[in-house]
Order: sequence, then structure tokens, then C-alpha cells
Amino acid sequence: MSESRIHNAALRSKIMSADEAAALIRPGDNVGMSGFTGSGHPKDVPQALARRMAAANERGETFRIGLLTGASTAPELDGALFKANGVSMRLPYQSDPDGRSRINSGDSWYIDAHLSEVAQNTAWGHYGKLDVALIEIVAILEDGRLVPSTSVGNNPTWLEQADRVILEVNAGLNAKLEGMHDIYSIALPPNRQPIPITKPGDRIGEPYMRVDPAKVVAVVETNCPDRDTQFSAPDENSRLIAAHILDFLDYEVKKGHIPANLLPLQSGVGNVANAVMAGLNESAYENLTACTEVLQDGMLDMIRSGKLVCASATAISLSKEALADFNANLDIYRKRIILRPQEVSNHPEVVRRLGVITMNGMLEADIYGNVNSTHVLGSRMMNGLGGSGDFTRNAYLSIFMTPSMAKNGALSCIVPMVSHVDHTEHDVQVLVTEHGLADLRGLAPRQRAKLVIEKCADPKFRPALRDYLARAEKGANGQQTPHLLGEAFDWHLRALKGESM
Ligand code: 0RQ
Repeated sequence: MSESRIHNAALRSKIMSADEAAALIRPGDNVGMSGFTGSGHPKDVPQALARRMAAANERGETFRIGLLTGASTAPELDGALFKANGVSMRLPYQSDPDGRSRINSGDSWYIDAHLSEVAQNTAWGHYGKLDVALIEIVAILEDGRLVPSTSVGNNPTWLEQADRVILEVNAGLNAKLEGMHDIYSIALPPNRQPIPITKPGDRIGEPYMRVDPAKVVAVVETNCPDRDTQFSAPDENSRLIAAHILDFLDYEVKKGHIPANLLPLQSGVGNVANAVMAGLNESAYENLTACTEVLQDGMLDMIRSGKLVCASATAISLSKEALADFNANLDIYRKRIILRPQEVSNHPEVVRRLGVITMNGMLEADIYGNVNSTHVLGSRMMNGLGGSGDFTRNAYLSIFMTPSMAKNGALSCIVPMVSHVDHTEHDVQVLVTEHGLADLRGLAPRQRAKLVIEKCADPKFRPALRDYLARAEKGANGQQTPHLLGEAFDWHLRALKGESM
């Protein structure tokens, strides 16, 4: 491997192997790693660390760490460490199958946190001392500044807060990423200042991260691509959901509620979100912008076609084909994409100021508009809240979408009462399924319930939902948000028994 990416002599003297670097991480350490939705995570040191953990297990010893990242990573990070049962605590978001089973079996603590709040919580010490930062970068400049990789996440905070820093310099990532980032740090109260972003394309910081060279204990050279994220072609339900959302946006423009080029868009992860972007790409809209956290294939397509003139995010998460295009045309994409720390990309102040239109997936919603994005049947973690709360709570227009049923029609995604609440009825403005869209703005709870049942629930479950609401409305329990507390969770109890809801 060439040394050309490490231009600082002092840091060059700290080059060592991934195994040697992993040996500098101790059992019980809290380790802040880079990584966000499969991009920009360290590739080699976590696997070397997992080998040490497995060896410790074989000797009958325990070797576990607290693992903090930006968001989800990849099999070589979350997968490897969870497989070795090496994660005592994980935060703030993950979606790895091994991680999910460790969390749901109770082997690992999981702190499911708003992504924008993690940096300040770390600085305030809520997660304990940060012992190590393990950060992937693309290059080190002569003066020691770091060129960030394909995600920024919480990296500036990890670099600042950790006692010891390990850098993975990945020659497998495109050096032309240099200049795409905008690193800006937010002071803690009482010294916090307004964040001067008034448009998604505003650059307010510098394109490099900084680290105290005295804290750097290892520099490891790697040469690995990011995980690629495969998207399936939009299915019929996704296309219908996308069509409802596009009709609704057209209507909002005609009413003069939003400008002709809409407001900045935030799109969650997954196939439905991608289908909405595909729909927008084929629409007549022009000069769109995005204020989001992850750029998926759909938004890249829109940048390529010229529909999306600018996107602010903290990470990219692309399929193999989209990644190839991204790398081939980085000179163009660098002018349109800004990658920021997640405490800035997702910041409530910025989201509220720009008036973002947010679109996120959910597991279930109840008839009054409360949304569960995370817990299957109330107790089992799916992935996590991610940035959905950061954006939803402060959106101009907050939209949640799901197919109306899950598990081949056994489960209704519209229920009398959600089994876990991530987004409350006060924050959820629009619910969409393949059957229709319920605009809940300006409606009282009982008005909302009727609309949600008639527009969003599957016809198979509508009679039971109407019956629940009608009997709750006759009850003596109060008419603001009527419920039958004795049976509100009967739907979930039936599902727990393996029956249809
Ligand atoms: O499970 O794959 O085992 O069949 O949930 O469901 O319909 O494929 O939907 O991929 O869009 O994910 C909420 C999980 C939706 C996602 C969630 C089961 C269903 C399937 C996935 P199987 P779909 P999606 C920015 C925003 C929170 C984080 C977020 C998510 C699986 O959108 O994690 O918004 N959101 N981040 O069968 C039981 C139900 C169910 C159900 C679906 N009601 N009960 N299981 N499923 N509905 C990104 C970041 O923050 C990084």
C-alpha cells in the first residue's frame, strides 16, 4: 500500500497492523467508532478486536466493550463484535441481525437514542467516559487534519472526547471525497450559538476534522470498500404509497402551502423511501433540495437527473451500481452533496428553520396517530429510532408510511393502540399506506381515528377497528381519546399467540 494518503510525519510514525491496534483496546472500554448505515465504518480493527474477544471467550474470559457509532454499520463491525458476544452496551442505532438477537435476548444493553443528541450526551458524560475513538478516514493532510470518509456521524465528537484515538486510513475509498464535508462543532450551553444554516447547501465549517496528535495511538492502513446496500425494485405497495404521497404534495403546492419546488426533503431508509424518491424523479418537480441524514440510491438518481440540486446529509448508503456511479462522478456529486456531523444534519433548529418534509417508515400506527417505529409487539427491538424523531418532531410536514399489513396479512399495521410509542399523535401529521393517505393536521383525536381507519387500514381489519372505536365512544371513560383499556392490546395478544390480529 502506498503511504501517499498519510502526509503527516508524526502520524506516519504510528502506522501499525490492525491486530496491533486492536490490542490497544481493553476489556470494558467505551469505544466510539465511525460508521453510519454501512458507510465510513472502520473495516479491519473491529475484526481484529472480534478475534481477540473470541480468543478470550475460549480461555473462559470475558472481553466486552461499550460500542458507540453514528448509526448502523456492517457485518465486519456490528456483526463480528456481536457474534463474539463482545458488546456489553450499544448505542445509538443498529440493524445487524446478530445485534438484534443479542439485544432481544438481553445479552447486550441497547440505548436507542435520537441521533442528533448523542454528541452532546457524550460530552455531558451520560454514557460514561469515552476511552477510545476508532475512526475511518480517507487521508491525513501534512498539517495533521483528517479527510473524512463516506460518513461523518459522531466522528468529531469521538475524536474530541476519547482518551486514545485509532485511525483507519482507507485507500479503498475515493480520495476525491476531500471537500465534500462540512465539519462544524456546536458548543455546549450556555455558550451555544445559532447554527447559521438557512439553506441545505450552506457550508458553515471546514471540510476536515481535527485531532490532537498526542492522543493518536495507532494509524492503520486499510483498503476495503464500504458495505453496499441492495435495494429491490419498488413493489406494488411501495409504488402505491409513493403515488399517494406525490398526489398529496401536488395538492399542497396547489393550495399554496409549499413552494413549487417543495421544501427540503428528508427520506428514511428502505425500499418504500426509495420508491418515493423514484416517483419524485419521474415527476414534474424541479430544483428540489434535501435536508436528510442518509443519501440512498433514490436521491443520487435525482441528483444525476438534475431534479435535486443540493442534498445535506451525514452519510451515503448506496447499492453497488450507485456506488460505482458515485465514484465515477464524484467531481459532480461533491458540488451537490454536503456531509455534516449528525448533530448538525439532524439538528432540530435546522430542521425547524428549513421547514423539512419528512418521510419515514413505521411498524404500526394507532387510530389516533401515535407511531411505533421500533418495537415488534411492544417488546422486541427491530432496528431503532434513528433520526426519525429528530426530523419528525421538528418537521414542517411529517409523514409516516407502511404497507397496511405485515406477515402475509396476519398483522394489521393500524391498531387500536400502539404497543410502543416513538412518535406521538402531536408530532405525526400524515399517515400513508397502499390504501390511502390520512392528513391528520388540524383534526381532533376522534376525527383522526375515523380518517385513519377509512384511509389507511386494510379493508379486512376495518370492521374490527370501526367496532372498537364505536364501543370506545360509547364508554364512560372520557370522549377526548376514547379507549377500551381492557382490550386495547387484544390485537397484539392474538399476534403473540401466533393468530391473526
Ligand atoms: O420483517 O423482514 O422479517 O419480514 O418489519 O418491514 O415493511 O420491509 O419496511 O424496510 O421500510 O422498515 C420501521 C423497520 C420499516 C424501518 C422500519 C416487519 C416486516 C419486516 C420491515 P421481515 P418493511 P421497512 C432514518 C430514519 C426506524 C428508523 C428510522 C425503521 C420488517 O423504517 O427501522 O425511521 N425505522 N430511521 O414484516 C411486526 C408490524 C410490522 C412488522 C412491519 N406491525 N409488526 N412486524 N414488520 N410491520 C434512518 C436512520 O435513522 C439511520
